[in-house]
Amino acid sequence: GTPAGQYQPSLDALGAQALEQAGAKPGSPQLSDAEFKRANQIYFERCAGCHGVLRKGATGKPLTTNITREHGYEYLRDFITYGSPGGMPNWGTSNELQQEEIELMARYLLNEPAQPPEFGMPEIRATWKVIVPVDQRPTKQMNKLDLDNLMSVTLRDSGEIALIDGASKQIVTRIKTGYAVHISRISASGRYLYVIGRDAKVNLIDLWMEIPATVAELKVGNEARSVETSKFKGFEDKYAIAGAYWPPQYVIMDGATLEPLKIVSTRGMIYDEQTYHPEPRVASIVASHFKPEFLVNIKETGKIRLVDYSDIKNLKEIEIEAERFLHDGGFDATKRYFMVAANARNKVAIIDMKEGRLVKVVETQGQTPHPGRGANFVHPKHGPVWATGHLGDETITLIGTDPEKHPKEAWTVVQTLIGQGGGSLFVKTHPKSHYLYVDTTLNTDPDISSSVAVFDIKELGQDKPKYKVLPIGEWSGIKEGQRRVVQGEFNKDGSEIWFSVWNGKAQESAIVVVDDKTLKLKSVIKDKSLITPTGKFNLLNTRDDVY
Ligand code: DHE
Repeated sequence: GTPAGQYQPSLDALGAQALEQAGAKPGSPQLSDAEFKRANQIYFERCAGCHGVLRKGATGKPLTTNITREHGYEYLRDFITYGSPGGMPNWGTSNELQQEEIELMARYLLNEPAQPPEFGMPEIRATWKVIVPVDQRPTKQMNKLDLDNLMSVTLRDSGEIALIDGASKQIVTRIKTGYAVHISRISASGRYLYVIGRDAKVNLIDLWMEIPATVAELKVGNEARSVETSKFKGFEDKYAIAGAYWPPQYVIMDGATLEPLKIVSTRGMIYDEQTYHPEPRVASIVASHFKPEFLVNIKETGKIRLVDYSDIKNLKEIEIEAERFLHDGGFDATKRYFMVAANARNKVAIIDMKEGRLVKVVETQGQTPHPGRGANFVHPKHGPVWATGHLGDETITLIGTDPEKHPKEAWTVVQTLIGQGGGSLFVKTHPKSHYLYVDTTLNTDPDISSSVAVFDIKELGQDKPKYKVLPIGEWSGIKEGQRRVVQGEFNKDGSEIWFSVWNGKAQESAIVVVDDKTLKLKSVIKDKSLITPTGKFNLLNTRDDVY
């Protein structure tokens, strides 16, 4: 299939709800109830992640009826079939969608979008389950696991996570979660693991149990991507927060039970135009190490909210005007500054967590920055920098992050590296490593999407720094599929980097472990149960924001 075929939004998330066919306008093709339901399902599975539930556009173009009707049926049908170099997948020629489904979608898009249901406190509370109450949980760690060296691995298409021991590479356990878990985050004490599914289900996992298991769960909406936990001194493990795509809102929960405490809608005005947006989705969330605050990125309105959780009854928020289409990001090495990609604007917004203000919005000079959490290292010429790759081209942008000792370089692009190609999702390094790893997961060339470029940081002072290619897909020994390599993640001591080899659901996948000193293959983790591993989260690095 196409890259985008796997890079797609939530499955049954919204479609399962009883959605009414919105009042069809004269002249728009009629769909039967069954057709409308089916088209809705396809839309939420394939299209909504980029175009938005209400089709207002974000990473993908807007698809409101004033636009779709102007283009007309044939145009829509052909565009869906063949895609575009701008990033629209070729759903037809890749066989991801059948001819008849494409025709259905073209007709569907000529009709008004369905308004999915809201998900307020009654709905959220109805999903809340405490499976093991706090007073029945262990009072100390009951297993012998090295928790800091555990890897929480997303098994995307089986709706599970796997906990893998960093030393033995053994799967400790698998835990059922929401549909297509997106990320894992770990509480400040290192005891509680929070994971969130695309269907907005949060699982709280107690790592102190003899065999770690879910102790509470909750759905914060119909579709979501982000979860985080309070990290400031005095608030360790106290709160969790999850951000939803639909409805556009964030939810603060009790850290030990997931009891929902407060819902805050993110609907409102776009930061610059000051016009109303009905669907400003919550993208990444981070917890400040400087204050009792969560930083919440709101995609479509381009606003960043610093949410003070010290008194959630009298909630104080700082609202920062940043840039539209905020997506993913991470801290600099000091954790004082947070860098977030405004991806469809080719920019990175920088926030000072200490002073609670926007420092600058920097143009990356590449197409569609996608850093994951980014990569921090000391450049031989320019001092401390933070790196991001790009979805739309082969560039890797290095931005200076040290205003004290390198004021000239700070918050400017100090260097642009040329990698293997576009389709990069994640860059990675570690304080103990002198390598910068760049994946190219969504590149259409199978040789490029199944390998990783590695830059030697010590050589970045040279004119056109070269990179080595690690053939991770080949190293996995897997012979079938596109073997997309995704998201390098370091182990606890920074001696190994783990990559997922991500194949289709019915195909073999693996995790390939590389020795960071020698850049040689160290081991391959394979198991029948390792279905579509994507994200991997070392618990220490995730908790302490080491990347
Ligand atoms: Fe992700 C992080 C949203 C597709 C794997 N992804 C994130 C974050 C957001 C997001 C908002 C940041 C969370 C945070 O830090 O709080 N992702 C989206 C989408 O909207 C998008 C583009 C399309 C969709 O409909 O979901 C999308 N993401 C994907 C994939 O297809 C990936 C490659 C495979 C998968 O598992 O679905 C994928 N996303 C990841 C991973 C992270 C992530 C592994 C965490 C990276 C990290 O190092 O923290």
